[in-house]
This record gives sequence, C-alpha cells and structure tokens, in this order.
Amino acid sequence: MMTKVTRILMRAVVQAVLFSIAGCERFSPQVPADHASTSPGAEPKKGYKDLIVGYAQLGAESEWRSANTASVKEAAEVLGVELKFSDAQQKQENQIKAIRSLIAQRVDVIGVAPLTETGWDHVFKEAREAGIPIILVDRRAAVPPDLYVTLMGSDFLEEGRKAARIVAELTNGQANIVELVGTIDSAPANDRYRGFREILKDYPGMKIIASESGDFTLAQGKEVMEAFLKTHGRDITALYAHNDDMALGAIKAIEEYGLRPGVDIKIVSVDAARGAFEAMIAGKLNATVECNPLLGPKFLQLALQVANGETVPKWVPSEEGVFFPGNAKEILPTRKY
Ligand code: GYE
Repeated sequence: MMTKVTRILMRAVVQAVLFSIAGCERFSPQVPADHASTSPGAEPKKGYKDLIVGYAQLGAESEWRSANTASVKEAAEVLGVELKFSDAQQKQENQIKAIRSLIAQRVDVIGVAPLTETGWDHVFKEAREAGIPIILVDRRAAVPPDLYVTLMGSDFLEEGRKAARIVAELTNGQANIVELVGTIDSAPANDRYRGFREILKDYPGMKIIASESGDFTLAQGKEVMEAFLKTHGRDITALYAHNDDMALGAIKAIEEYGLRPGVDIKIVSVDAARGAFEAMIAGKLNATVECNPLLGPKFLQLALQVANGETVPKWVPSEEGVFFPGNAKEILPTRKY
C-alpha cells in the first residue's frame, strides 16, 4: 500500500508529466483528473474516475519492464483509474488470453505491450468487433493500422543506430562484435538489430562475429555470453546488448572468463536503467542508450482521450538520450528507473 505522502508525491509527478506532455500535443488539455466535464447538449465526457482500463503486460523480464509496470499501476492509482492488469510471463498465448478476458469484461480501452510483432490480427479484430480500442504501449505489432488507435513508445531503430555509432567511436571503427539480441520477433529486437547494421555499413573494420538472442533477461544474457566466449574467447573486442539486463549478465560471464568488461571488451547496451548506471560507475559498461519505460501517465491520458472519442496521433514517440560513465555518478540519483 502507498503511504499518503507517497501518493501526494506521485500525484505531483504524474501531473507534472501530463503538464509537460500537454505542451507538445495537438490536443486540447485532457479532462481534469477529478471530474468529468459536461457542456450543455453534449454527451457527458468521461473523467479518469469513470475509466476502466486493461493493461496486458508481456512479462517481468527486465528492469525496464518492472519500471513500466510500476509506472502504469502508480499512474492509475494516482488518477483514480480502475486498472485491470495482467502479466503474460513472456508467453504470447497468455497475452492473447488476457486480452480476450478484458474484452469479455467490457473495459473502455485495452493497453497492450505486444511480446512479438506478429500474431495479433485475430485477437485485435475481436476487440474491434466489441468496440474496444487498443493502445499499443512500448512495442509495435505488425497489424493493419485500423486495428489499433495509437502506438506510444521509443524509436528502436534509432536506438540501434546510436549504439552502433558509440561502438564505432569506442573501438576506432575496428571491432569484433558479439551481439545479444532481445526477444525473437519482438519490435525492439528487430529494430535494434537493423538500426545497428545500418550504421555498420560505413565501417568495414567492424564485424559482427556472433549474434544470438538472450531474450532480454540477465540470466540468458550471461549464458549466451559464456557460449560466445567459449567459441571466440579473446577475439571479442566489443559487445552490443539489446538491453541492460543482458549486458549485466554478460559482464558476469566476462569476469568469470578472466577478462575485464568495459576494458578488454567494450560494452554498449540499451535502456539506461539504474543497473546500467551502477555498472558504468564501476567501469564495466561503456554506454547505455536511453529507452524510457515510464509510460503510465501518458498511456492513461491517451486512454481517456480515446474513450472520449478524441483523435490521437498514430505514434507518440518518447524523447531519449545516451549516457556515459563520465557523469554516471552525478546522474544516477536523478534517475527514476
Ligand atoms: O528495452 C527491454 C525489455 O520493449 C523497449 O523490453 C522494451 C524492451 C526493453 O525487456 O529491457
């Protein structure tokens, strides 16, 4: 349970986020949190407290995912939205079941963080037939655009490009790179893979000598890195991990193998979660590309707009940077995930 003080602080944070976002939207400000507004002759508009929202989360595989779940739950609690949350434990069939259950419960809007890109047409059509809008949160799904109202999240392709530019700089364009890929068929894994290779085309001295999925988890990141080291050993000069958790697992594997992570093998990952900052402070990670999981307040704002029949942009991108060890110590206390 949240204490009163935490709730007051959370409300201030959520409202500050909504306020800052409102400035760059093409929409009129949302209905105030506490009451639905009515204008004479118009349909009464819903307020946050009238809203029932489903969130079909894909799992709890990473620090990013935990922060995303917490952000949605906290924003719902602060705004007074009734949230029906489920965790699919990285299994698409569980996520599809959860969406069907939300349709049966006739929620106003369904948020989905799709585990994979493919395999959603059928269940999204069921939602549309029931008149329930789908908001894609975090990951894209390869469905026709009329099957979802909006996608909010990061530009994964650009994240891959940023990571490649940093690896190039760290290695002067000469590297034997191993890559820890995210969940197979997921939008971030597909795009981070492609974006990275786009940049590599300009660097003939940079080679990807091994690339395999670690499913975005620390445990599998470690396991796959152990296998890479067994095959390629000291030939490896750089590691690109599609998320911080896999990089943290790989760091352990590298240390156990007797090499120095961040020194003998340069490491760049994605997310910029707290664990990555700690690794940078310890000199074991060379950079992390930011990917923001704190999507809860914006998701609920969009859900309210959609429930009230307002038009929303088809993509609501996040703004993100890159972090390096140089000032990681000063920045860590300001990080929210
Ligand atoms: O980078 C990773 C998580 O979909 C952007 O999923 C998200 C990714 C994130 O498991 O840590």
